[in-house]
Amino acid sequence: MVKTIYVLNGPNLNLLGTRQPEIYGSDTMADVEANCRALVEPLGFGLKFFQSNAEHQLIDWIHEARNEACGLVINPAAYTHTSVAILDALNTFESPVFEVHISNVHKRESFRHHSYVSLRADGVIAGCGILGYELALRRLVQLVEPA
Ligand code: CA2
Repeated sequence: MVKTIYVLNGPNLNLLGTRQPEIYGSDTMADVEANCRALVEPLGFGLKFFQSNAEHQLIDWIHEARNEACGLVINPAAYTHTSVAILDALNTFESPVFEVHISNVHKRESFRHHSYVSLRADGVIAGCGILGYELALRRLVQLVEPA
């Protein structure tokens, strides 16, 4: 049976590539999805890639992942810094979780320095641009399919 990885993206990331390229670069969410797919599919994994501006939708996908996914990569965007509800949902997910931020949140405003999601994440990648998604997936694959 094909193992599936969920990649979840939070609010405003649908605008990736259209605004603030100095912070987030010029690639779009479609580019991120294509890169993720190109990495994991040849390794025999399935990929479900989602973006939502709604907190409840992200939580519903995390719940779905509990039964469907062997691991999860999440860029919770601004909910990183505010959402106990997303942390609670992630705490019900038993496989590896990686948190990705395109920008280096620690070089930015102090309110971006705290992450609720990091209390659950097995790894955190920030400031590597959209390459961070692939770095997270590489580590996830290594954990799910030990050599
Ligand atoms: O660096 C990241 O990936 C963030 O998760 C992005 C969030 C921000 O609130 C976090 O602190 C760090 C913001 C996502 C907004 O994405 C946009 C992308 C392009 C244009 C406008 C918004």
